[in-house]
Amino acid sequence: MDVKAIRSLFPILDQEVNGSPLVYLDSSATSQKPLSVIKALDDYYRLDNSNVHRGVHTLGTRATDKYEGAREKVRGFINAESEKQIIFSRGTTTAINTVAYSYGRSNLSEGDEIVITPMEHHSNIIPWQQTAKATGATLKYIPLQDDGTISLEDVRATITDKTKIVAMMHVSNVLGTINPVKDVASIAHKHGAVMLVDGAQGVPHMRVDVQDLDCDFYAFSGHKMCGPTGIGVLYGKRHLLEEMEPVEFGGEMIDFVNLYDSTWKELPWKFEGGTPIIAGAIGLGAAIDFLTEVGLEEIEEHESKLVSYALQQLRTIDGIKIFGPEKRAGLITFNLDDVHPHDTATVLDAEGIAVRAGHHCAQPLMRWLDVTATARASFYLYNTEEDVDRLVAGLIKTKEYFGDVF
Ligand code: 7TS
Repeated sequence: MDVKAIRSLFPILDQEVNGSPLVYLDSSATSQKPLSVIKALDDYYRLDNSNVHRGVHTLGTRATDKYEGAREKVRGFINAESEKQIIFSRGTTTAINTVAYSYGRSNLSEGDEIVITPMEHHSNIIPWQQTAKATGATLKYIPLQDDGTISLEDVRATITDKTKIVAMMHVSNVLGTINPVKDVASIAHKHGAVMLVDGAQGVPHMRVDVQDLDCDFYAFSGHKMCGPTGIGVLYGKRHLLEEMEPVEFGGEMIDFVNLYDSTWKELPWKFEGGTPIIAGAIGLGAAIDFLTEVGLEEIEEHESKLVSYALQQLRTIDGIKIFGPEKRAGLITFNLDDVHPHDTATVLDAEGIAVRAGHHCAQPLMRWLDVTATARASFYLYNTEEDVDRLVAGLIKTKEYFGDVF
């Protein structure tokens, strides 16, 4: 992979921040966008902008073809059987809420169990808390091992015949843990439960094949995979999506509307009420073309080498505490001595280095780690060993700075 050539396709990276060349290490929050995605959005608004699925005029047909073409690209990217199983949503959060609300409230009742883990992002905790409260179901947690992984033994011990839904992140946005979601789906199915995978940190960084995983639902966001904000995807097995009720009602999703009742369009449109996220979907399609051209395997390998190098370099810093397992995705969460992570991020920002500090929308996990917040450096295809070296130098400066103060 020619990272230099890749970097030249991301105009935002070519700038100085606070007098130093930008080092962007916050791709787990949102990735940067290549020129081809920016151009796809620009072309759409300059040349094709129109509403979809209604007009017979030429712009309307072009916009519809591009929007539905993007759906086909998503289908191919995650190897779903049919584009009818690809529902465009606002992001991972909306996709998970759709399942928790629609599937959860129709299929759960008192005595049933929902199984998740304490490492989940708030987006994969709160929807299930709400569904549990509304239906009388019980929320259960698979415990974490000391290194921030889960064991299949614990999975088997937690999922029972009462379990109706298992929801789990593919990759942790804090620990970098890669969860064995295929094995967990298989255990869930043995008990008649369905399995939802929160793929927000999965799809952007590794080849995902939903048929191979055999998960029932898979949710992800376009903005973490070089696409625009405001677009995401819910994949679902067809028989489940067919039986689910829509959660948003109005234009676009209807077949016939009578005074007192109405009927819905077929999949996937029954879940896409209102004018859809046309530009966002087209931008996501361009992002998928870009990632496919670079190659997911190449991206995964690049990140894997980079994270190993970063772990090795960061460990040379005295007083650094790194969270998460050795085998991990391309991100490192850490704390530096007694320096508050917000202070660390502020000093790094003064050096032009962007990292995230805070609870990373994972408060239960922060409590499990026994910290209030952490700093996080997350990598993507455009990051380099020089970025890691700048991070290490910035952290040494942070230590020196706070060492002088206290
Ligand atoms: N699930 C995981 C695992 C995530 O990392 C995120 C966002 C979400 C769900 C929610 O995605 P959204 O696009 O619907 O907001 N994670 C992060 C993060 O780690 N830092 O900022 C956002």
